[in-house]
Amino acid sequence: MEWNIITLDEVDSTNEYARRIAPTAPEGTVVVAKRQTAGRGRNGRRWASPEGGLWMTAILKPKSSPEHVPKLVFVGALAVVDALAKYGIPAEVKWPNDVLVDGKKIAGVLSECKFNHFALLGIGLNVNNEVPEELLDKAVSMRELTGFELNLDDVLSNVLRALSYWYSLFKRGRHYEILDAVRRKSAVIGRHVMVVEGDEVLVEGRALDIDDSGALLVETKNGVERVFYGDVSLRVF
Ligand code: BT5
Repeated sequence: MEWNIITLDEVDSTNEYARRIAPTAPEGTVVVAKRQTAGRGRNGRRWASPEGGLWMTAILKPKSSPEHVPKLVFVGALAVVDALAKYGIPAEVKWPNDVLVDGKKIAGVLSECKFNHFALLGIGLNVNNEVPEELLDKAVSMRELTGFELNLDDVLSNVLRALSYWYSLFKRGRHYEILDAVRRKSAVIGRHVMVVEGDEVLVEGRALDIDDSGALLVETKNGVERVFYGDVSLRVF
């Protein structure tokens, strides 16, 4: 896959910038910014994006049927897991869109799409940046884990190389390989989980598996439930 990289010093959000140019930009355009002033997570949450991190969005134009598009988030998460492995950092995917190292969030993926037009795969990876003080016990950076400053361009290359691999599987319809990898790297399967949305607990029980549609299967008191969205908290015993 050929990537065409646009580098910006500062932007509101690389996903927003990408959305503005996506109608005319070719597939494989990647927007990278040194810092974001309005970096976002899901549901309008904030994403801290100071200088030193990797904040990027890839514009993708897959021709697959809409039911597969939600699995793009796994393509992004697996690319980050593979890139981290190159630095000896073992990471896991917390369904649906977090990448964790020892239970701490090192990266988040924000996948958005305009059906039949384009998909935006946003990746935020803490590299050399400080993580916000209020997240110190929940978030971590590559620098903190390795003990040294990393070359951001090399990290970007590693992420894009891995993204090429996983996205090529996606485009060829080999979704089962993507799902298998997510299951293998999952931080949630076999654990007691609470899936919440805002203040509401949607489902609580043991995470059994991720099914072929990408939904999380949770064994609850009332039987097995399929969960399509939400935030997972892992219970610590
Ligand atoms: C995500 O949302 O994890 C998706 C984050 C995607 C960020 C990238 S950066 C490039 C692109 N452009 C954007 O504007 N966004 C994408 P969510 O699952 O909703 O998690 C958000 C939560 O993560 C926040 O409420 C915080 O608790 C936590 N958080 C915020 N900043 C963080 C950081 N730098 N590192 C770790 N955790 C963070």
